[in-house]
Amino acid sequence: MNRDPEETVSEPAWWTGAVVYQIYPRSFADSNGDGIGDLRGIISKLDHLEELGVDVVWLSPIYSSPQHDNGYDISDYQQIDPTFGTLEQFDELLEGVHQRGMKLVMDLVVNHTSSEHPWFRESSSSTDNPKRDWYWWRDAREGFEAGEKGAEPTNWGSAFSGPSWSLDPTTGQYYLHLFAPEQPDLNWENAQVRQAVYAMMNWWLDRGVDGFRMDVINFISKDPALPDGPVQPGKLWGDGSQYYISGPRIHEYLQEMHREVFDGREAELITVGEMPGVTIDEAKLFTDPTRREVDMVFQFEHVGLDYGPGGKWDYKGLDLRDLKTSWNRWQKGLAQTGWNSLYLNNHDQPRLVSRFGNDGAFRYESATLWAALLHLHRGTPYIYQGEEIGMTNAPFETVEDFRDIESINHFYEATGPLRHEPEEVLRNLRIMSRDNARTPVQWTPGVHAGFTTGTPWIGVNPNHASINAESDRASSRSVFRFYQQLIELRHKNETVRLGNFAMLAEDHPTLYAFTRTLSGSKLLVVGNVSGSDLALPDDPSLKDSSLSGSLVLGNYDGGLTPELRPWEVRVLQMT
Ligand code: TEU
Ligand code: CA
Repeated sequence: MNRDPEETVSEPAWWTGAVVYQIYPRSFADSNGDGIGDLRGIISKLDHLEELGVDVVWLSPIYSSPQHDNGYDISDYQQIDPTFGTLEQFDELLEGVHQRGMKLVMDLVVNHTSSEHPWFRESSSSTDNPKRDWYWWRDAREGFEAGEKGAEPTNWGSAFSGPSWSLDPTTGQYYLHLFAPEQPDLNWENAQVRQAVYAMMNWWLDRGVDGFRMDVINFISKDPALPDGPVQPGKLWGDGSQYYISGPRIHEYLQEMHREVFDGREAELITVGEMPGVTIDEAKLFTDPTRREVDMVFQFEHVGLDYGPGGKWDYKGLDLRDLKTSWNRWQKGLAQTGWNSLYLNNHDQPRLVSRFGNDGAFRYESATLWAALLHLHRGTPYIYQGEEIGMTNAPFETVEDFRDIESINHFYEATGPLRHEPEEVLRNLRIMSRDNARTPVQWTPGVHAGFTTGTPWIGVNPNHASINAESDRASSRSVFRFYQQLIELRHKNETVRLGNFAMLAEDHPTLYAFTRTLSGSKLLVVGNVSGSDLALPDDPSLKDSSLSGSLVLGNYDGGLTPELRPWEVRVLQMT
């Protein structure tokens, strides 16, 4: 939690009782028929968000961008990309959000810029350009000629396949890009870079924005020695992550950012750092309010539990016990100091109900089960567009159906130099590709799901005929209405917001059960994470309780049966 050190511990920060909704503008709603979502499209759906009851809206990037990584490659931080609209339309959107009592958070992507950003254009123009040191430039590895195989300064692989260094023929030096070549990493060692970023952040806050989601913000400090990383079996490049995840100066940078940008106005704001690879001990430091760094972090442990030894594209499925152990550690780890974010969906993850639930016969039950399990943990929940109506993964047929740079690059690297079978690679892509989260939001059963009157930039899921906001709202088993109730519960029930968390039956393979307690009030949450009936263990804290408490929220009608039905969740007020 983020409290002024001088302030008494009386009032927890407002975002401990808030729910955040993430919009991926490209796929949310298209207002002008070009097949791409835009700001006016978002404005037209603000009532949907207000009715849902969310407190904060987080926009994935809408800045000027060549769109190599759908906007996470920014060429002007203070301009709206014409694809999405104009600064005036942004101000109209911001006004609309504020009028409805909600806050607006922007996506801050400052580990890297676009290679078309003027900063990089200047930096790459000559070795003695004043901005040369704004990025990571190095000569070819000692003993190699520039352009020669193996000449990259380190052996690090990019997150989007291939090396993380590209040769610039103009100057004969290599530049670092942890992601695509079109996303050169900024050199945060350079104070001029940091000051330019802070000035931009202040410009947005002065415009009325209420905070930032900070993209891979724990990557901005690298080990300046840039050592090689280990090459894992089956990989073409080294893993440099130990040399850039939560690097040597990361806390110094974030505390400087807090001083230069947030000090004096942090009480009204919300900041969340996206931190792949962050540990609980590091997260305690990042989110300890007395350290004045960030309010909360997105950690990645739980979204890597179904990875096999080969990583993301080596899917092994989830063992619920691994998830319970992981979430229990994070709940305990940040119980006294700091704060958790709670998410299972975003624009980088496959759809929850397909990944961890049953997106067929038990779609409603499993979508609402996972929603309740997530939202009733201690932390700030994040809802990703379409999650609130139980949208599912999409049936991608061939590599041509994908749009995501990470997925497409993986396909060609895997079927090319790594010589994997195309059908096997496609099978894993269909399960884990980020494009599963990026198909257009399904508003209606009509043409293109009411997303656009034009040709959508990516295929609309054919199941929109039955899975869409309009049909869901009209259904007696509405995922949207269940999310409304969860959000209302967080707003009204201090035990949900702040209660102590205690995991139960951690070793049970399909039961997910825990309590939340606060000054005498006790909630019990029991969930059957399976497609079969589940007899609760004889443990008195479970079996009796699951029948004796008063049902606050559940996803089945017909009273409390002795067994939990398939994908059933019960939230029970015990005392
Ligand atoms: O994601 C960083 C990140 O860790 C993910 O790309 C993750 O590595 C991958 O999706 C899992 O395989 C952030 C943004 O959320 C993502 O959309 C961007 O592509 C990336 O940074 C670069 O800006
Ligand atoms: Ca549009």
